[in-house]
Amino acid sequence: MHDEKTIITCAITGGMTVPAQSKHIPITVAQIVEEGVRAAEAGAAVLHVHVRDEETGRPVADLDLFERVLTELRSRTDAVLQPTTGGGRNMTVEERGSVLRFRPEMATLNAGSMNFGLFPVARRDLPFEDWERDYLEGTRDYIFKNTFADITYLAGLMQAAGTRPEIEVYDVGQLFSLRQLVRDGVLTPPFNLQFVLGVLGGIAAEPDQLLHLLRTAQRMFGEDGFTWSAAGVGYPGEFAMAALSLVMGGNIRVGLEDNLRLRRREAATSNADLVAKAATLADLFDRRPATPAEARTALGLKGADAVGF
Ligand code: KMH
Ligand code: ZN
Repeated sequence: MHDEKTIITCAITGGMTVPAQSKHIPITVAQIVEEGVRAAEAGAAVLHVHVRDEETGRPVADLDLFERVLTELRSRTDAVLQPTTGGGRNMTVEERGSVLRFRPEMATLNAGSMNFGLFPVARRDLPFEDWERDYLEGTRDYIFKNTFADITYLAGLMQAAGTRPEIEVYDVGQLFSLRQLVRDGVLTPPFNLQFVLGVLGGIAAEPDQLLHLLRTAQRMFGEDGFTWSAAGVGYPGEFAMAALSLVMGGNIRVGLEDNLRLRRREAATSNADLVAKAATLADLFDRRPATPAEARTALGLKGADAVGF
């Protein structure tokens, strides 16, 4: 029987959506912080953080914004704060990695390059600003770049910062890339995997795909070689993957970064709504949200006092 605790990560705002898609997407520092605090109160032990231009809502890698969000969140919650190194479109790997100067406990590390298709969203009848339509349409000819050199570079920054990577895995082939990075000493098990399913260009958010990812990782790294979590993108993918992960003993990620709907025909009005639904789902499977302290132990983190913000 697996551990009753499940680590709920809340992905607060992300870099995949544009504000026209939902008025509930947090944009300003104050909104991102408030949403994070409420998500932690609802049961999230880890907060995954992106930042956006406060005027336009465009995803950015602005260090001042990151510093304000991380500093204010730290003063209001003991949840683990996990900034992205994935960023958003058109950010260089140096820009993406610059957030590590804050020496967070954890940060994302994306395990491979891929197409990252957001363009179908541009077909929706929404009041897009010009930049929003360009941002979405431009993903027809966009590669989310994470070469072996990029991964090695970012992993080196994390090593120096005492930051544990959460390795984002979007397709099963990326697990074979990880195996090479382990052989080369770039990454060392046990590590933390986040299976991300449902990105157009990555593996689909379907049960057999999650099982394939998990079984492949287990064969490759051993059951004790990694902790794992599942993040489904879109609806119903987010909660389908959460449900299967809960049954399989995994951790889960929910949040407006990945999914804007609470139910088939009901928009999510906050991250806390999504976290509360995840916590209810956990309870149905005899699981409960891990506390931040339990998450730090399970994920091998250095503690909030060792961060640089
Ligand atoms: N946007 C998610 C699909 C990252 O920020 O580094 C993946 C993600 C990765 O959150
Ligand atoms: Zn992200």
